[in-house]
Amino acid sequence: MKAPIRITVTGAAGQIGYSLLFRIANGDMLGDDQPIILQLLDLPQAQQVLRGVMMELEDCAFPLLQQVIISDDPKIAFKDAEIAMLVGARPRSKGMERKDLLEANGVIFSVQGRILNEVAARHVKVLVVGNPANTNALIAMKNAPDLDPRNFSAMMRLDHNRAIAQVAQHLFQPVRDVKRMIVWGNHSGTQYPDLNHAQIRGIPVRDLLPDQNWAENEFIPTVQKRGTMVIEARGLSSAASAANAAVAHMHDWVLGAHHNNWVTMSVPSDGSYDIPEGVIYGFPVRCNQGRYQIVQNLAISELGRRHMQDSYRELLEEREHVKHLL
Ligand code: NAX
Repeated sequence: MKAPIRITVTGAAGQIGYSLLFRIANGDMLGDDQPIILQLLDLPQAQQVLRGVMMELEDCAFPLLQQVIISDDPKIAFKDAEIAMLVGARPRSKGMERKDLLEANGVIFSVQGRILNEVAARHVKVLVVGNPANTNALIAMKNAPDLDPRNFSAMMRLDHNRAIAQVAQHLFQPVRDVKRMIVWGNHSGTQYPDLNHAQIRGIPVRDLLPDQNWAENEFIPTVQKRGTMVIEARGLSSAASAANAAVAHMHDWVLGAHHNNWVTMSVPSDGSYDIPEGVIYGFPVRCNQGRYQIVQNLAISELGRRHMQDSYRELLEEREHVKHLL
């Protein structure tokens, strides 16, 4: 039997947490031969709910789940973590400006970055889900100077999955056959869902589209606005689909994405595709043996380049608001 892996989940008493924890404990993320210890963090006022979640986890009698630790102290929750899923964040309240949200969450993620730097395993892999996810990930990364920046990422996998599902439905094709999807940029309305490289059983999706305007007129806005549509319908933001995406993101990063396919991860920019260093940006990546590589040399259309630069500029604006935390 392998040694257990310590997985920290923040915001564990929240709605995404309630879907995520049971999937992780069931082995969906790291495989059915990997024992795990869950280290759950939430605010002091959420500890009672967290105790209830812990009881339910125990009551599932998951064979892989060796221990559950709950705490409101990040130093306890992040201790020796090898995987850290930063879900907890301050929600946007009524009348709150975007920059106030950036500031409130920036403070949370700078503290958590510092504590990860202090107490987590040196090879910890970090996924930020809490919004604004890309900028929060940048803040955490900058506050953890002793950790490898490449071990910090933000979640674009939900956007990636939404894009795949839209194409599969539109063309009446199985989801599993849609490969090489990309969502560039920020996890926000400026993201650029790009089907120009996508294939279905080796055939370019572009060649299968009956109407070439569908991508610009329907596909891109639908994927960009999907989160808002879920909120309008459910009265709550995406939770099970977000948890599913978080599981898939970490699964592929640790264990490798399917052969000959790529996935979207927001990772530190390195100049690829004219996105200079200094932001956390959605790129197509290949994952292998716990490492990712940005897929290179893809042809980008003029329109695509404009979308990509718009999203980059938005990330620069976000960074400007939190520069005192970096
Ligand atoms: P909930 O409000 O249900 O849960 C958030 C939890 O975080 C609460 O239990 C709260 O007490 C806790 N929390 C707040 N500050 C904390 C801190 N400093 N330390 C530890 N815990 C803290 O939100 P939920 O629906 O679970 O969403 C969580 C975050 O995910 C939100 O920021 C949301 O916007 C974001 N999302 C990101 C997505 C993505 O694709 N990147 C998609 C889904 C989701 O919208």
